[in-house]
Amino acid sequence: MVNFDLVLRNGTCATASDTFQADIGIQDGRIAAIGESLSDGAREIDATGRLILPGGVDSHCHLAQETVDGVECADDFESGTRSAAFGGTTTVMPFAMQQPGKTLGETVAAYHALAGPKAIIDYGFHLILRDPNPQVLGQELPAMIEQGITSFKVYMTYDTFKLDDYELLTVLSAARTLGAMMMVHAENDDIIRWLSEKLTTGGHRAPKYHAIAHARIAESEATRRAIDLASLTDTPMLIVHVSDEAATSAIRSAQTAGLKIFGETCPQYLFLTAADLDRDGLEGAKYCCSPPPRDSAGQEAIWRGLKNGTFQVFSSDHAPYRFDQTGKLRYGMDASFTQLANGVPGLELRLPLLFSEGVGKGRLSLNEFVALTATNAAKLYGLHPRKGTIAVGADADLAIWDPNKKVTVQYETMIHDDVGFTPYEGRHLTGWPETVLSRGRVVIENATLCAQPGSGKFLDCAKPDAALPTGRLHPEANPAENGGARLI
Ligand code: DUC
Ligand code: ZN
Ligand code: ZN
Repeated sequence: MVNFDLVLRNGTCATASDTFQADIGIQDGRIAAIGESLSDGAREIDATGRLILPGGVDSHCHLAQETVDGVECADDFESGTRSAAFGGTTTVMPFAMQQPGKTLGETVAAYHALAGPKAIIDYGFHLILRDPNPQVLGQELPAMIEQGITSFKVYMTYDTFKLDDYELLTVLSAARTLGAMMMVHAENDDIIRWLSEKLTTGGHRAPKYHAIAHARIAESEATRRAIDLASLTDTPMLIVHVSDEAATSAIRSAQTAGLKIFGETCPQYLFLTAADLDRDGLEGAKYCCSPPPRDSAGQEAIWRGLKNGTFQVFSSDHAPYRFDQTGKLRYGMDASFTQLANGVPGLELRLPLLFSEGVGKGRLSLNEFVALTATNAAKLYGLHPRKGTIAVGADADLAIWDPNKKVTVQYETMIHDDVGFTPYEGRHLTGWPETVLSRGRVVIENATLCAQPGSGKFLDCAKPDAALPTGRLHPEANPAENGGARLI
């Protein structure tokens, strides 16, 4: 008798905590049973010798996002989610960027219209807040949280984005009251502007100077300041795309002190360095992102932070710009580093890179890999246990990996985004997600896309789970310290 729509047989399953041999029975898009010798499915996949992992949750990527200076975002929700799926990711969380003159409701409606007909896998949204005025924080943000958008990013740098400390405190206070997750781009704008001006007036315009202008101290100072502000308001907060040792240490000491500070890092900080920005001509522009890749000591610090729990989340920060006049070269071949679009692609290779170099080389356990690439993000953004794990009742978002498959990265034949290049060209990797399921649907099989655009669904996020381990809630959140006054 057929009991399941699909049964995965004899695979080695791994979650953030356990690794076990089991069959997985899938019914109506969900995991219905996990056990030995499950009864028949209408379809069966033999996973002998394969790993069955939760599909990745990429909780930081940019798709179809408007830019301020007319640079085109190369990936829409179709190409971006297609690329993610080929790389074993089954949930993405891109950003809905607040537009001047539009309400958050209008902003989000526009992104829904872009995503709905095109997404191939499931997606949630974060907001980007650029103008956190009282109307936005008091009326519009609560309405968005009701609609399942429970996290937002703010910036400490970039004209037309950056918030000053007063604004950051105001936003932190609102995040605390609303139970939203605040994500912060922590770089000191004045340091970057000052260094950029010195460099460009001295004639130093090549891409490699981007890494000098976006100095490590600009990142660590802003990280420490953001943490101090979050501690004043006792607000859980995530520092995004951490690139270097000093910022990592600041996050670690905050966690050790019991603050609810979370950390995110990305492939570019493990697998690229500032030397990549110094490639011939403008080739270095392909590696230009903010914060920039650092050096090999910085890479080691990031590996340590992944291993010791400083970072909860390993995301791609896929920011897709082509190497042509629509993207990186928008200002021509004579562009200064200050004019280069900031960002690198990574949706498809995020998991294979970390699997090969992390699990394969013994730096991370398989369970740590699952936690960093799927489970923790699902928890942090209110999607767990529906996403990010293997459990009865969870969505059947699963990737079947061949842990021994050897691949050499070649953009033209392997990568499915619309960027036109990968910064990881020529890398030799071991391990690849061969078959990918989203809500029980086979999305990728035999290196072929099997799902239609528009079949991915919007995910209504619950409020974040700030209990994700790093420490306790800030013990100093005691009005007595403020002379009894209630500040927030
Ligand atoms: N910040 C991001 O999160 N992505 C791309 C560039 C940036 O500055
Ligand atoms: Zn950023
Ligand atoms: Zn980003």
